Amino acid sequence: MAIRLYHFPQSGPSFRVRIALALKGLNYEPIRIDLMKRESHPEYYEVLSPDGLVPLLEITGDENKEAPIHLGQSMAIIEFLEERFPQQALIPQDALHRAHVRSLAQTIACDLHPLNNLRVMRYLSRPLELDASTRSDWYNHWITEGLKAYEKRLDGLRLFRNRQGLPPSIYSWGDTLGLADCCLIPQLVNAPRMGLELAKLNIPLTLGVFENAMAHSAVQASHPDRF
Ligand SMILES: N[C@@H](CCC(=O)N[C@@H](CS)C(=O)NCC(=O)O)C(=O)O
Repeated sequence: MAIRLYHFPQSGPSFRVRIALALKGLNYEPIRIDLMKRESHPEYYEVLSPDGLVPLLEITGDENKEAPIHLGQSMAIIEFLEERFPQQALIPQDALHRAHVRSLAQTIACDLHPLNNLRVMRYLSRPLELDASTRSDWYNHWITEGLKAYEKRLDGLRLFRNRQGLPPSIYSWGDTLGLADCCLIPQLVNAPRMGLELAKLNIPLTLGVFENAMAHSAVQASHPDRF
């Protein structure tokens, strides 16, 4: 079996999938799609990824399937990896705990990232002609809203775990990195890009998770600087 990941190093959703692959100990070949030169996307990529977005996962020779499979959308890719390669679970077993982890993940993947992704930022620039400072206000506003919501959820989960007699979390949920962390960490790594100072946001639980996660070898191996 061979796995390829079509990605762009700084893309948050690509980084999410790289962390998931690393946590599961799956080797893959990274194929760089340069989002800064969209017009020069290789033609084959437009065929594999109809929306032209990254990441895209390709698996060849899995479970006797002859043709390679291609999957888009980082959350669908991670859920597929979780089901197909259950080692190092990214989502807990208990139904309520699973829902909590997914709601953390979706705070980033559904509410925050879509407002700040590259094509939205490009559209604000052209044709809307918002200047750099207004674009940066937009970016920082939505990232602040999203991270504050994440912090409130973490605080609620801290109390929930306490009531359940569960130990305090080291990462977003429990003592292993999981789906929520796959979404959170890239967003925090990318946040200062527009001059946002995370230390001023008053999100101590979120920054504690960040610090712990950044020391993890799977996160280090997946960091944009490594590609
Ligand atoms: N919901 C998608 C979002 C993917 C996405 O927005 N990717 C961005 C990079 S972060 C992209 O490929 N943008 C292409 C462009 O803006 O030209 C996912 O989770 O995979």
